[in-house]
Amino acid sequence: MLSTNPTRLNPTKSNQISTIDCKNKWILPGFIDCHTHLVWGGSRSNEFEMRLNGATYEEISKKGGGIFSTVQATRNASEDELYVSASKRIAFLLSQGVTTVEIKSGYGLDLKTELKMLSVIDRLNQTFPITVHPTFLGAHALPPEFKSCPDKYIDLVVNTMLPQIKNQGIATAVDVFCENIGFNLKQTEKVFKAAKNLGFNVKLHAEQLSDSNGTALATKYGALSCDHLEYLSEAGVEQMAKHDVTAVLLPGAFYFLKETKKPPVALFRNHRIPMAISTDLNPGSSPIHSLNLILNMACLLFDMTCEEVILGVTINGAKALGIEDSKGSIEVGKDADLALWDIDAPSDLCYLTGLTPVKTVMINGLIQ
Ligand code: DI6
Ligand code: FE
Repeated sequence: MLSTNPTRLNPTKSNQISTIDCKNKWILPGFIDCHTHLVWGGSRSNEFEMRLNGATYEEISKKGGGIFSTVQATRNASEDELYVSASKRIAFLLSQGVTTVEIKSGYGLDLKTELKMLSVIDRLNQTFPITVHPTFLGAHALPPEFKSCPDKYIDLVVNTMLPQIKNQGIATAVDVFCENIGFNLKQTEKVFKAAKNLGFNVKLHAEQLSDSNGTALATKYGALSCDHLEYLSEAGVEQMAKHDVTAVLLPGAFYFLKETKKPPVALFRNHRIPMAISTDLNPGSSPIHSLNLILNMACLLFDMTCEEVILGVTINGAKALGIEDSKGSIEVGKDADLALWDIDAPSDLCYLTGLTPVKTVMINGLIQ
C-alpha cells in the first residue's frame, strides 16, 4: 500500500542520502493515463445487463440511457459525493503507478454541472499527488432539453461555457465527441474555433463508431490528439501524420462495446504516428480501472508490442497531453515521476495480468 505522506529523497542532517533498494527491480517513468472520464455520478450496471440481453450501446443511448443516464445522476449528485467516488478511482490508478491523469468533464451538459465537475477535478488535483489535466467536454452529448435545437446547445457551449471556464482557469483542453450519436463536423468546428481563440488545446473523440471525418478537422485545428479511431481511414491517418497528431487508442472501450473493427495500428506504425494507450475510464464504454489489463488488451486486441504499449502510457501519453517536455521519460531536466516495479522485464507489465507489483511511486521527487 502506498503511504499518504510523501517524503523527499533529500540529504539528511548528517548528510546521509536516503536510499531505496532497487536491486532486481525496474524503474520506469510514472504512467500517464491520458484519457479518462473518471468523475461521474450513479451507475450503469443495469445497461450492462441490457447489453448482455442483446441491446447495443447506440440503441441504449437513443432511448435516453447511456451518457444521458450518467448526466442525470451527475446533475443530482453533490460536489462532495462526486469527489468521494472519484477519489477511489484516482487512488486506485495511483496504486498502479499512474502519476499523471487526464480527466474530462462532460456528464453535466449544463453550465452549473460542468463547473461542478471541473471543480471536483480541481479538488482531486489539489488533494492527490497525481498531476491532473482537466479537459472540458461540454460537447459530449446533446442534453435532452436541447433535443429539438442542437445548434442552440453548441451556442451555449461556445458563448457561455467556454468563456466562463477560461475565466476560472479550470480546464486546459477542450474535447468534443464527433459522432452520429454526438456532434457533427460543423458543430465540432464551431467549438474548436472558439476554444482555439481562447487559447485552449483541443482534442477529439474521433471515428469511434463510424468514419465521420472528424480526424481531418481536428488536425486542421492543431489537435494534440485524436482518440479511439477504430473507423479511421488511411486518408485520415495521413492527415494525422502531416500534422503530428498523437493517436490515443482505447482498447477498454473496444473490448467493452464488443467492437470488431480495430484501429489501423499498422498504418500508424508506417506513418510513425505516436500511439498512446489509455483506460478511457468511464461508466458506459470502459468501466475498467485496471491499467495493467488495458496494457494486456492493447497487445492482444490491437496487436501492439509490449514496447509500443509501454511507450503508449509514458512518452506518447505525455505527447497526447502536450507535456512531453516535462514528463513521460526518465531524463535530466524532466519531473522525477517514477515507479519502481518488482518485475523481471517490462513486458511483465503487459503479460502478468492482474498483478500490480509496484514497490514505490515517486511524483515530482516525492515518494508516495
Ligand atoms: N466515447 C466513449 O467511449 C465515452 N464517451 C465518448 O464520447 C463513453 C461515455 C459513456 O458512455 O458514459
Ligand atoms: Fe472517452
